[in-house]
Amino acid sequence: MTATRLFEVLGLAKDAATGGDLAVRSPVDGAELGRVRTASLRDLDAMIARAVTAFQTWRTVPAPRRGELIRLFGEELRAHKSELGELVTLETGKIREEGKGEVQEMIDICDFALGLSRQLYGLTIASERPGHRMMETWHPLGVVGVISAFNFPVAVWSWNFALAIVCGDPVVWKPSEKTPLTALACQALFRRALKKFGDAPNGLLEVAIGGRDIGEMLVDDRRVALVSATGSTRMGREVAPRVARRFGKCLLELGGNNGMIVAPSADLELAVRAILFSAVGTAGQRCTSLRRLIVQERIYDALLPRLKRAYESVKIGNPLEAGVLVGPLIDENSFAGMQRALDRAKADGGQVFGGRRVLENVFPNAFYVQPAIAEMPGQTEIVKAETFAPILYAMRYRDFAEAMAMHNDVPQGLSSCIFTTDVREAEAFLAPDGSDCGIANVNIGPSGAEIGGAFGGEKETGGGRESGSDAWKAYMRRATNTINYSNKLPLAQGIEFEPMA
Ligand code: UN1
Repeated sequence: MTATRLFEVLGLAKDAATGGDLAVRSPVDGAELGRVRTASLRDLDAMIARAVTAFQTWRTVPAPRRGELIRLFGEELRAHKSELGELVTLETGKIREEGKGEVQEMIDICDFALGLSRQLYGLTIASERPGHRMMETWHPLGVVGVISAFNFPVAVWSWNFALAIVCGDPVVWKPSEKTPLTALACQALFRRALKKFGDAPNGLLEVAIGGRDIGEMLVDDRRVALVSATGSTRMGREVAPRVARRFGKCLLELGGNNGMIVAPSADLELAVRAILFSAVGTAGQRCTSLRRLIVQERIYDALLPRLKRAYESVKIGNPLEAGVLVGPLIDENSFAGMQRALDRAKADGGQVFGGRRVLENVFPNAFYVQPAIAEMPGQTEIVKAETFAPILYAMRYRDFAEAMAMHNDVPQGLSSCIFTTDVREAEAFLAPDGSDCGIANVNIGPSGAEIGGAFGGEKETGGGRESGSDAWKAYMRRATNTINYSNKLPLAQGIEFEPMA
């Protein structure tokens, strides 16, 4: 379908993607997909004000009723999975299957959030005082500012949005400037859900398209209770102290540098398939992409040739075409960054396989590359940096302790995995002195996490947790309540406080 037709099906207003000041180009062929209007600071101010007003009423709507709105939104997503998925493909360059997968992830989080809307449980706590009861209540937090990245333009936003809405919080969303169209499409689908829902307040979802100034205002505005930001570590380093300065809350999903240890007992067939999906899938542009392969030296020479053969068999090309597994990089900058990293790897003594630009003649304004494997003599500085492109650094290890030390010796801590059939190694990898990442897997790759678990990581990844498990708690405030149902007033800690008779 053409972009215009997709906009129509997804319910975007006729002029939503024309006549604006920001041109949106498709990484597929560099062609202009549309022109959207960016928000001014005054626009954003009005959006936040609307969200604040919406919060006043939305927080008192029973949570299961709030869940109903997310159920309706999930229905819209189900009905438009392939069209929204296709728009994701056009705007990000990820293959059709992955575009649809991204929408499925949205549907899944809507289901999860719907169930959650009846499970925002607090604890009942034993009081030390007679005739007293203690409990915790979870209340809506306030306006949530979501800053999202180009690579998962809608799924990661939806993790935040679905939870925020059932938790009672309106959302002001600043999508990546590279992917505003999918954001507008989500807003249009949400409008349809709102219409079916009936009596929701205005301002539950505001979309502010713009650059740095918009991001900064969202970060600095005291009316925004939680800033949930996905992007580079550099961005997080700026956002976190600014939000902290006003005692706002922050949820950060920053860079990853995800590793896989391949042990001697590993099922190599499985390992090769896992490596391929996690290292070359989404053209290496997932925060969970596999970037470091740490292989036991005895099996290194068996694994690498197999892996290279698999790399050679991967079809690179137009992500809309069937059979293609690797689409383009997002833009020229990204391509230049990849080439710089490969040059550095070579300078460090690395042997580079692949990595060249392809299809230049067919798509002179798009950046398709062969995924690269860089065989490194050790974990040099470039290996420790996250380059958002399909580069897999391969290294050898001798014993498990060495592998574990190498694995953890990077600044980032998002996702990780081990391929082994040795139960001791598997458990050691998951132990307190094993992987230091927020996600640690056995016999599956580091990417493609399900929504049911908490998603996020440690160290320079920022410490945030989104999506499943009890990540919802970040979107609510906790009140501790003590109720005295006796006719006495005993004090805690046994304190006596009576005036002398
Ligand atoms: C991201 O790249 O920012 O685990 C998110 C995964 C996806 C989400 C990635 N479910 O790879």
